[in-house]
Amino acid sequence: MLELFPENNTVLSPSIPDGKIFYYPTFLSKKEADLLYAVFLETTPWQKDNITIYGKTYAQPRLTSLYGLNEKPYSYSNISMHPNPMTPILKDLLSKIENKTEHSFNAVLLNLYRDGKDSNGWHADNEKELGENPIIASISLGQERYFHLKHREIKEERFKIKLAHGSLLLMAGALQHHWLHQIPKTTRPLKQRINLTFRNIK
Ligand SMILES: O=C(O)CCC(=O)C(=O)O
Ligand SMILES: [Mn+2]
Repeated sequence: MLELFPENNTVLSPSIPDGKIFYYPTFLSKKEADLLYAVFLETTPWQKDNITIYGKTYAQPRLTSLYGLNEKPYSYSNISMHPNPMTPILKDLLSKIENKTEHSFNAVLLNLYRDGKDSNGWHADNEKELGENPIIASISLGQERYFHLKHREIKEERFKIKLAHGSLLLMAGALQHHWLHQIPKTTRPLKQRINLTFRNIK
């Protein structure tokens, strides 16, 4: 599979059909990223949820937690999550992202991938309450993991990006209509990774 940004040193928007993706590998300094990783790892009320897909219930292969600026619940894969109030440290990160992206967000979903067996299966962030063309800002902390993208209709359009500690990935345009994304499992011995996806829930 073709790797986008293999050197992990480019701020670019590759031209992919039917959607937009931007990657800022050094959005956070190493010092900021180290601090946020330690704080989120220790202070987040990590939840282990069951999800229901096509009528079957599974334990989600990672831990999650939702924070919001308001109390609107957020539902996906038959889970309804109630947000914790956003902490000052999350609000700081939110405004840093809003300054960079010139978009606003009101909720953030945290994922903790404990090792290579934890994953996030093929999906699109296309819940109704995210609106027509959702803009999702994704921060990665800790262990680098591959993020895979595949076009729903054009089989040859598949990419992967290694998401660096402290990086920002922005998904926009019609991406969630035409592409699926995943964090695949791997048998390599991996350390923990935290991902935060900032979203705007209408
Ligand atoms: O962990 C990641 O980088 C992606 C997370 C994701 O796609 C999601 O939470 O919807
Ligand atoms: Mn997603």
